Amino acid sequence: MDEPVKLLTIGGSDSGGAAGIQADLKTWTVLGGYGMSAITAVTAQNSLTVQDVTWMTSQFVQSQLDAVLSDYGATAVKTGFLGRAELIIAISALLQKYKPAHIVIDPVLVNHRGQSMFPDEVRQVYLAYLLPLAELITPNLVETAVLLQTSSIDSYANLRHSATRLHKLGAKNVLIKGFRDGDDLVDVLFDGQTFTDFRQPRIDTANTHGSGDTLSAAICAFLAQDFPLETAVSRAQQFTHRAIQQATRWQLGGGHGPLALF
Ligand code: PXL
Repeated sequence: MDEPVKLLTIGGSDSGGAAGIQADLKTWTVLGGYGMSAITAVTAQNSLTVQDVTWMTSQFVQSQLDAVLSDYGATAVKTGFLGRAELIIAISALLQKYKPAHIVIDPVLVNHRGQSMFPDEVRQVYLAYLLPLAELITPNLVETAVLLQTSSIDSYANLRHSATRLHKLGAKNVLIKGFRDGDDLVDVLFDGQTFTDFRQPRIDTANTHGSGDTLSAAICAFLAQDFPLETAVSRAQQFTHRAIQQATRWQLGGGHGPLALF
């Protein structure tokens, strides 16, 4: 058997198994990668709500990162639920120490109702410490507005302008997700010069819990497998779309259910 690519997720645990590191690790297993995790927080959560959160100390997050990166190493790293300034600063230092070939930043900043979850300090350290390290940042529309402190993104022109601003702030590539265009959802990639649209028909389902995590984890896996960025995004979008499609009839919990990662 060929050796798998080595992938590391830095993010939160979702006890419900839909989002966070659980979504990342399932995605990577399906895509043939070897998944590792450094946990920033443990959430008590189900399809309806996040009931409780316990944060790891930055010392302990550093220990996890040092343990895996000093031995296994990772070709690609994805960050998700960070949410504490001191954690972000510690993670940034270790990414600079170990220099993985690919860094994908999924800036988990809002809950599924679109409300900002963290204090403004977190936004500031994201911009100062993580964006400059990112090969790719993958905010949705609301996260983009939070990062840039703008009102909601209501036009395609506004989205493009926001992508250029995030690029200027240091992210090499920017993928803004989830623009609604008629019956389609469009994700827009900006590489500093060119905009590329990735379009899929919108699926009418409540089972999308963890879809953002799955998309960014899949991009991370395809980058580690040496696909060019555009191909990685396109394949990841198709993978995520199929995972949503396959779960449309599921009723695993009473609320927003997971994707079918098979
Ligand atoms: O889907 C974003 C996300 C990431 N990480 C954790 C989460 C969520 C959303 O529920 O709980 C731990």
